[in-house]
Amino acid sequence: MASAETKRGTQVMTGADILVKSLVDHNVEVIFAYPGGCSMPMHQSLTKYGTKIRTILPRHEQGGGFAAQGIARSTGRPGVVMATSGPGATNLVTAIADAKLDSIPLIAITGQVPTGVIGTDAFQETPIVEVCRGITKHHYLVTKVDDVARVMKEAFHIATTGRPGPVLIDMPKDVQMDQCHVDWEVPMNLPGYRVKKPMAQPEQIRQIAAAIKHSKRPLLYAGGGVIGAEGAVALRKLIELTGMPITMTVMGLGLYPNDGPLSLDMLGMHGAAYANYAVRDCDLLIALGVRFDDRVTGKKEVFAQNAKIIHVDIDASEINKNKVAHIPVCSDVRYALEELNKIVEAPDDISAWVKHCKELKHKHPFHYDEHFDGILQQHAIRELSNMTQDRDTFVTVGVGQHQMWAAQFFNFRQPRHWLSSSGLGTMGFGLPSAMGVQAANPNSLVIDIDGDGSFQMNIQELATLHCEKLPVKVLLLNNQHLGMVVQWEDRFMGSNRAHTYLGPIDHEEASGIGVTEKHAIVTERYPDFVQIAKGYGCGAATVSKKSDLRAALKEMIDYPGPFVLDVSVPYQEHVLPMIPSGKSVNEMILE
Ligand SMILES: Cc1ncc(C[n+]2csc(CCOP(=O)(O)OP(=O)(O)O)c2C)c(N)n1
Repeated sequence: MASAETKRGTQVMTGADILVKSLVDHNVEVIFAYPGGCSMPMHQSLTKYGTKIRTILPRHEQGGGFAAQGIARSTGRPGVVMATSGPGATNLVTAIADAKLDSIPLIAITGQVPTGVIGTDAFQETPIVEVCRGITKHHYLVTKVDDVARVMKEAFHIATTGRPGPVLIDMPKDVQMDQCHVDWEVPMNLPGYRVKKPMAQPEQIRQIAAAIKHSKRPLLYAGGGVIGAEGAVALRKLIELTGMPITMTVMGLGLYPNDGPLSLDMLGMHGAAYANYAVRDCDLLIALGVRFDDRVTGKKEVFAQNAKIIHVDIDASEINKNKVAHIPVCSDVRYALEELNKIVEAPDDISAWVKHCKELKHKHPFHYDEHFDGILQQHAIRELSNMTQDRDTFVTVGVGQHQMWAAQFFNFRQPRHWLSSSGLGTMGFGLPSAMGVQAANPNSLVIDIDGDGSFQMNIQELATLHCEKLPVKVLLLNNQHLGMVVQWEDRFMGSNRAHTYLGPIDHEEASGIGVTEKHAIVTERYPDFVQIAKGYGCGAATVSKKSDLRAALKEMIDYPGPFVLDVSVPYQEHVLPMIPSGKSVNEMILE
């Protein structure tokens, strides 16, 4: 295939071929890659391996980066994206930063100008390793073709072990074209990276079991780290053995079914009131694969102030970072859970506590005005959830109100089926990540629940969906505004609208205070998403009447290709409950 025979009969390959063959050997089935002058040799190699790797051309490198994340988040295997040097590489930056904050295994490969001109401001030169230094788990500028095989091995190892994360490989064009004798057995050279997985000590496991046994009001607080460790089964077993209630972070949704008997759903700023009250009231908080993010804790000193805290995380730097743990355990979470399940006993009597949690849930459920005349975002999401429960359904989201409502009102039952840009909060994540999910899960229903602001940040990927026959559905909750920012304007800035309306501006009116009123009566909708979607070759429809919603959802779900359902929703609705930034559960806004 890509090899040539030398006089000595050993295998000689180009750097580009070594890189692509390494992808094949690492079982990469799909790569999202956008070509350019400095990455063309790698694209030529991709064509040679076309039967083994499906190369998908996104319509923007950021879309490719999020699509690769869609593969990683939905399968647990690393996602791979490729871009050319300069602008291609910088277009990947947001997706790399996003993967870093959510601990997603991503391999980002960039073309670079030839080694001889690096540092000369050559055409399309960007020092992308320098740009990305703080947002990667590791990064390489490969300067010799002999290094390619080793770098590829190390990159996959680093991206997928310990706390997963993005690895950048910057490949100068001459390194792609140079040839060398390949040593596929080359050892890794990572003196600063501990290969051994951290494991909880038996004594630590005994301490956790004892704390559970003696607690009166224990609460599990589980996050993305449990999903990363493939620990959902062990976590559910622990719940079965102990009867402890559980709350999840936005990254942890799906670990335990939302409709399970001990679920307290999501906690945090827009989490369930009952979850936040349970954190307030518990005497033991068992934090698993979480990082006490400020959107979860609000005012840190007050968070779980009545509880003893157990914190299990694979990353030692997370322990005691935001909140001091009484029992700190640096460990692979799944290992710790499996060891714990061997000895754990149910607490002596937590029936009163479980009853208390259930009463809180009963008293403060997620709710909305079910009698509202038009379609409310929460209603559309709940209907969609009800209509898709019998199918293997994946949900991705943009960032904003729709994201939080999806987290609140969709019933998640399995890990890796809910994809949200959580740490970085990147608008534009929903559509391309859905594209990656669909490529990796061709027989599943994949739905991007999006806002009109977020959707327009990577709307060009509708073209990729059509051309690559990826039948992603988009439930577009179109409120004509940047809804979440509008909500903050309403809550904290006297409803003064500051560039949060997405329709055409009448500048004369906009300069006066009448602008708020003007938005309220907008009847002409902009842009025409149906026409745009159809222009890209996708199916599309609008719906504005509540009585038409179910039929419209059914049309979307049943459509054989990609489809955009543009749903008219009001912009005045607020996501509640809400614990304002830096405030505590005592200041939670309920109504
Ligand atoms: C790339 C990016 N730019 C800006 C923001 C700030 N931001 C957070 S939510 C939001 C509004 C999102 O609007 P939309 O996607 O329409 O969703 P909605 O809140 O209306 O549901 C903005 C601008 C962001 N999170 N990401």
